[in-house]
Amino acid sequence: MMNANVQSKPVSDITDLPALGMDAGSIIEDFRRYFSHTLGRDQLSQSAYYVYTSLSLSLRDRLVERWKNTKHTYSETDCKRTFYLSLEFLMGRALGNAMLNLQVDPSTADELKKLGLELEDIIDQEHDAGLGNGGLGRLAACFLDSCATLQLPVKGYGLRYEYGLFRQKIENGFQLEEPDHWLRNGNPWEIERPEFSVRVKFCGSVAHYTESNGIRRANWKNTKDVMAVPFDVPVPGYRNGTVNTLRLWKSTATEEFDLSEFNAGSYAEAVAAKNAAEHITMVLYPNDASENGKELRLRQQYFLASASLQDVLRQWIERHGSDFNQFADKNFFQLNDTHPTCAVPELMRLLMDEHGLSWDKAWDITTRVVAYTNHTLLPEALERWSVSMFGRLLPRLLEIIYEINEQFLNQVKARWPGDIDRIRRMSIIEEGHERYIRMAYMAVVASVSVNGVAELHSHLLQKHLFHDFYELWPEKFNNKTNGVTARRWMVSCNPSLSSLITRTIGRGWITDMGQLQALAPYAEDAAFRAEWRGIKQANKVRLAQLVERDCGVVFHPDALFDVQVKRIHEYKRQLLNILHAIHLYDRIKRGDTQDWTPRCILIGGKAAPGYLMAKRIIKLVNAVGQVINEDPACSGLLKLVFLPNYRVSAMEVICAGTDLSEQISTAGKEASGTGNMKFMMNGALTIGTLDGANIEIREEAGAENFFLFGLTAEQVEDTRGHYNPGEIIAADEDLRRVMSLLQNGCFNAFEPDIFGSIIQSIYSQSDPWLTAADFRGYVNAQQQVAIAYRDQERWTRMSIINTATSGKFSSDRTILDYNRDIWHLAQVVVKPVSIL
Ligand code: 26Q
Repeated sequence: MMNANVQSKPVSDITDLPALGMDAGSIIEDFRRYFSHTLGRDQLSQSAYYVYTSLSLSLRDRLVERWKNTKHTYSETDCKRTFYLSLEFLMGRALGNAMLNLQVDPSTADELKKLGLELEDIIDQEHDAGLGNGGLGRLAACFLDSCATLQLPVKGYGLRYEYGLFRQKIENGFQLEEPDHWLRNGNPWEIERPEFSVRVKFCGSVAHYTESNGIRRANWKNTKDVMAVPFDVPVPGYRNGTVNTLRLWKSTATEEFDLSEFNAGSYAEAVAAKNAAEHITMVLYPNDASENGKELRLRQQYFLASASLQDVLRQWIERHGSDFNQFADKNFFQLNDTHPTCAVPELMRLLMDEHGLSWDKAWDITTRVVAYTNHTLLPEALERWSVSMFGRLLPRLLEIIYEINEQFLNQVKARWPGDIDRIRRMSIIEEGHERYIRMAYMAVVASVSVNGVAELHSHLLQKHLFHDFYELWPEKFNNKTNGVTARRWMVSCNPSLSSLITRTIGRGWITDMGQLQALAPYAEDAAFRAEWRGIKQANKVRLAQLVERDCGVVFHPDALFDVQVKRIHEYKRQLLNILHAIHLYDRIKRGDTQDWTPRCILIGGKAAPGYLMAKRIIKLVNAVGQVINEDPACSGLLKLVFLPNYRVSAMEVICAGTDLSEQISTAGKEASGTGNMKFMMNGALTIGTLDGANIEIREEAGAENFFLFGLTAEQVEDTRGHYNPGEIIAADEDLRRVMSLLQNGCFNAFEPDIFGSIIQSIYSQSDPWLTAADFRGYVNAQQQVAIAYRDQERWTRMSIINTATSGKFSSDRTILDYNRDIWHLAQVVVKPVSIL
């Protein structure tokens, strides 16, 4: 452990420095010093990455000033704080965001130009911080942005994976995964804080003893410990002097490895053990729904929970000593899905075993400071850990979980005497041949609040997954519809649209998106529409360049840009999109092209490496795309591409250049969706089912500005048991023709049978995603889209209304809702750097 030699005699504060200049000159001067002296480079042109690093360091210095102020202010005011615990933070790039939020002088770009450097190119050097799979991880990143902007004292806790989500390559139409070693060239945005390392225990056994005062105590001993070293990442608010913290833990071996074990003769074994410790934060699990039960994943989850809680408790004790009476008034933990739920028994353990509190006192605190957000209803995504594995890895936690369960089940028995089946259903421990811990149930039992992420989703949680719990504790359950940050998803990724909006209605919308409503009247202003259309056109050119670079296919910007980007999953129904593309291809081949609307379809997203059906869907997109794009008959009418390696920085280009947003999941399956919101605010129209936040998007935009189709969630449920896709296909000539093209090998002439499993799934009476059932409605809605797009004035009106009504989907609104109903934090204003 680093034991800093703390200066004991009072000296002048060595960090008391004059404020750094925010003018272009000062920033460029520092940039050049970093490049030349700190990094020791000389030829600008040959080291684009060092240019990026130097500019980042120059800006980081400016962030650090505000960061320190923020920390001091939080500490001085002793404010209540929330800790957002998440296994994923999908931050994307930081440089552009830092420049925007710091309000860097726009002439900085001109100064760089004088040095022969393009700011855009520098920004493009940055590797995405891809420490997340998809929606859940990106939501955490948007939330941090909103908390800093709203001046709420919220700190993110996560893991510093050496490898983020894999890089996706496409070879012969198939997905290949490559490791994402994002830290290889260093990361200028993190600051290591070894002085705050903590020790995390694994394995070993528990001894119980009675103290002289008669109190029972537990001693978790003979453990294999791992060190958690924090790396802090600054999270700047929008031009407000607040810089919050994202603290990411890296696992390393303890010093014992270096000393005792190495010298005990078992050198090789000791090195191996050291490796095992470092494995914990090596890689992000690339699944966005399932793959349960992997021991390393449980190690990651406990590692995050334990390190973060120890960190919070250390800071508490530094200030308040071991008096925990006010702890629950000053601290709050939001669990991002069940992944960090080990925090529940771990907080109990730390309070009892390390700090001497009684069970009752510890439970009282725990149940006042924890809340749980659910992000999915899919049964395969519900986390369960086998009791035997859990007990081997975390024996003390297992004891605590059993005790929590026993006390909880006593409550259930008191409320419903004799209802044995209910006990079995609600138990945190699932009994059977093998026993399992149901993490979601533990989260519900301990939480003061349980929320879903869109109205429909929260409703379905109460009706199905947590119905028994809802009967017991209706007051715990609530909805918090997701949102996304307008700073990244409008201002920074769509500067021309943003400046048109600001010129028209002022700049207040950037931190108060409700003000976008003031745009609505301009939908009737022809000159404004022309400007709006011109900007969309330019953004489409930019997207077309990305497509040409990464897919080798030319998109004509006059065509309708029809986009579906998200993780590949059967419930999201990329397959339905492909069936429609095949149907359009079929129409072209039949010569049914009167009043045709040229269309460019883009599909992108990663498949979990073990999810074979999802990978086969990617292959199908590529196969169908190849046939369409190479057929001269389709020229000028239809294109279809699969965009490889979809990620945050790609979405920044995509959402600005999209006309039509595909949100076509089977109703009741997509908890919320957040891509749908990014598209909407950038003026895309949605074609979608009544699922997740689509319902609320349609409510806000108005039914006339949304292309709706498909079964409702209720109808989906009612269809179970009597679904007959064979009949539907036989009765629908268009679908029959599409299926024939698929079955006749039209898209896999040289690879027979590769799409057999996909074809089968469409024909299956137990197809959970009801693809055939929604085909007709989808094709009809797409026809309405094509008609609407041909009337560009009408389309533009609808586009403007979508942006104007997207205010609800700001993550600022979401966070204000969390804070009002759950966290109850006071806003903390941080003094600007210049007047300190
Ligand atoms: C579970 C066990 C083992 C390994 C990994 C996982 C795992 C990892 C990530 C399970 C689920 C996830 C991510 C889920 C997710 O991203 N859900 C999405 O959350 C968004 C934000 O709330 C919603 O908008 C989406 O609808 C939802 O699918």
